[in-house]
Amino acid sequence: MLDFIMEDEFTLIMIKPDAVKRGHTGAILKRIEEEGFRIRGMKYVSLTKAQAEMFYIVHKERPFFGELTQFMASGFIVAAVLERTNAVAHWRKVIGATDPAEAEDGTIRKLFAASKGENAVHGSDSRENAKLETSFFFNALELV
Ligand code: IDP
Ligand code: MG
Repeated sequence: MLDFIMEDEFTLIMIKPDAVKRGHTGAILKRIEEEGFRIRGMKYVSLTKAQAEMFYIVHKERPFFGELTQFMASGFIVAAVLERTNAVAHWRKVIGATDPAEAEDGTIRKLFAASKGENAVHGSDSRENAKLETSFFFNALELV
């Protein structure tokens, strides 16, 4: 299942609780369209702490794991599968560095993120993780 998500054409993104709470969802979705992404699946959800821990399991030994998973469970998020040429790398470029203080002008994190932890958006960092993260949120029926 989800084997069609094999090429560099797909990535999994989230609009994180801070950006949803501050009313930046529309602006970020507009940017997604302006950057030439096609939305292949999208949902508005809230994660429990346990679900956030599952999503970010690769970071479980990091000092910020508790803070991160608490934050990700603190409000609604938008999760979406985006399609575009070179999707993973392009989205990482559009969102900017993890810490908004280090993000380039015009990037989503520079525009909308408050801090390194509460940094507005997520983007898969590889094709393999895009696939794993997509299967965390979506089944085949939920992707167009
Ligand atoms: P990324 O989201 O840019 O790929 P990662 O290093 O994969 O960054 O970290 C995952 C998420 O963990 C970040 O987006 C951010 O929300 C949070 N995070 C990373 N480093 C820190 C930190 O030093 N303090 C608090 N939260 C952090
Ligand atoms: Mg990452």
